[in-house]
Amino acid sequence: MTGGPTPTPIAPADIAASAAAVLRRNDLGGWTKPAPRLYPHQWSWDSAFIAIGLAHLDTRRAAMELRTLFASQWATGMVPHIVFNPDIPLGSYSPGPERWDCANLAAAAPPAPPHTSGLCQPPVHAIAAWRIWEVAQHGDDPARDDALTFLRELYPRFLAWHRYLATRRDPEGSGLVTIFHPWSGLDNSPRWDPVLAAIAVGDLPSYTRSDTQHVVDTSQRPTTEEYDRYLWLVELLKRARYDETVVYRSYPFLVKDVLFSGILVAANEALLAIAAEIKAPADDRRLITEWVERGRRGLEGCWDPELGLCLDQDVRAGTPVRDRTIGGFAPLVAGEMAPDRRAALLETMDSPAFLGHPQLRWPVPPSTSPDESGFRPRSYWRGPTWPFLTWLLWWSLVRADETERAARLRRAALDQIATVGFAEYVEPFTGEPLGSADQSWTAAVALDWLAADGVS
Ligand code: 9WN
Repeated sequence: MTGGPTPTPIAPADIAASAAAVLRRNDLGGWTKPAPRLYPHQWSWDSAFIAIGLAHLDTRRAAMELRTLFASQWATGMVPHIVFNPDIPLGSYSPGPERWDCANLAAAAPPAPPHTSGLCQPPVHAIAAWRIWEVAQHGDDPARDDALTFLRELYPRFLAWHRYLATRRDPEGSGLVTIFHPWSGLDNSPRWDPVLAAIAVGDLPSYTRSDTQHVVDTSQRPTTEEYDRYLWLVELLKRARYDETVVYRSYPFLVKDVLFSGILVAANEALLAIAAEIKAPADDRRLITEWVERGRRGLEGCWDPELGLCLDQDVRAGTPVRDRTIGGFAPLVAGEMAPDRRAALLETMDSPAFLGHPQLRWPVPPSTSPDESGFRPRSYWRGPTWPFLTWLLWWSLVRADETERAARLRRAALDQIATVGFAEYVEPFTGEPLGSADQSWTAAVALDWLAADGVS
């Protein structure tokens, strides 16, 4: 048990080998746990980022990471945010499969085991699949053939996943994905505070947290009040038997998540590239193109000119959530902005509210702007920097041909990793590593950054 990982500096030349060793140690066969002890199951978007890193070690193993995850896809197309490891004792992570009870309650859940959770995380998977394909182009013929087989096999699953998000999670046809729970990526972000504040916790069955047994400095993790609300929302989802139509009618936490939606746009572009490669029907391609356009229009409608960021929308209250967080850069992730919008967003990125903040140890994006009242430099999504999200912004800058900015971000991110190791998240001012050590997706994005340089 630790209060936070000890900084373990790595010589720049050793980062690739150390990152590969982290992924090897966290490898449980066909999939990778996000962290050695804190997260012992398979997580959806972790696996996508992990596959991006694994691609540089072994494209077949990278493909396997996504195959394993998608084997637990629900009949609706939803990819659950956790696939529970049947080999570890109940109580190793909470809430565990018995609390979610999806196989019993949800008509669409796959046969168990493995059991799954009843939520989902951002759809980075098609982006990862495309990265695997790109890397396989530098391999031998059998590796390329296998990668093509993988794309053909997973394409219908990706399409069903994106269709799920475009329909059941967007019945309004707004282009924006509705999340049902803070466990949709950025758990305790201040983005959800006003929505959670309006929720009264009812008769909540007792629970024991496992996270605070691994991270003993509880200031780094969500509070008890937050956890009560998280667990209460799970109870409400269970009452709705995880049926989106019922959830939409009566449930208190419905948020149009701009970062999730921006990632979906980028993932739909990756899916279009995959569709072209495997010669998918023209109708599919038209549909995916429509999703891309609708997504960008939806994000455009969430722009806040005063903050120079894109804002989440509280569906029940009908109001935007006016917080400056990393989620506000969603249009950059989605790509293809009007020149003035792009200039405004980059100005926000460079400003003291983000990368230009004078106290930052490295110019990498804090999860919440230090200028926000909800900013907490040690608390999970309320301030710390998360290397995999730095990667997402870097990747988006590369796509936007912002070569110089991208190079600066990559240099700072690799310097951070060389100084503190593969921490889950990092205190933005002091550079203290927080959460878990040897976090898989941190190692994975390091490999991708190094490959971009031809170093690995
Ligand atoms: C709940 C695994 C996951 C990430 C999430 C991150 C955290 C879980 C938790 O860990 O969430 O899903 O127990 O806090 O917020 O983004 O996928 O790394």
